[in-house]
Amino acid sequence: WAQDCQVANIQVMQNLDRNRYAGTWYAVAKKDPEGLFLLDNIVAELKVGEDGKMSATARGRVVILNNWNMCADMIATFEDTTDPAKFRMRYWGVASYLQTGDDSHWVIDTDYDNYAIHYSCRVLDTDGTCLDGYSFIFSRYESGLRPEDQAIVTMKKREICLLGKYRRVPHTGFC
Ligand code: ODT
Repeated sequence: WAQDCQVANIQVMQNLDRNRYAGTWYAVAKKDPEGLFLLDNIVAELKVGEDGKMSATARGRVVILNNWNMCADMIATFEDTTDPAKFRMRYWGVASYLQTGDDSHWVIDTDYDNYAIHYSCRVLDTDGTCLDGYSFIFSRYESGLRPEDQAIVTMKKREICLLGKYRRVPHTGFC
């Protein structure tokens, strides 16, 4: 038995309902990419426009210029793909010195009301596994996940080959 860690074989949410996925999500755990950006106090607000397109804002603590703590206000637009749970996310900061980028945004699983598991692989390795990426575990509640959600999340973390790679994301009121 060998685990399939091919990015192309990762199972995402079936029939994602973006209207139910929309709204406020608190990051409760994060697997960091290289050149980590958002540290903690991360809150995302997803919207669906009248045209059906998804967009978002996010806020979180970042450190710039090596040791300056601030809250980054970020904006993103989502481009649909043929899979309803897989998007391209173009993002930028409200301030020009913040990070910009174009990442994949995959919804691995969500029950819409409590938890959501996000995944983004930035760099594929030659063997088809992910060389550099990041993942957020989101909760509808700042206080975290219920034990019954935690069990599902642990199972999904294992499926996407990231079990043990996450750190907790505290909400201290900094942002
Ligand atoms: O923190 C890192 O190191 C990687 C994350 C960089 C992307 C952050 C950009 C946020 C863009 C605005 C908002 C989007 C909300 C979406 C929800 C989740 C994934 C970031």
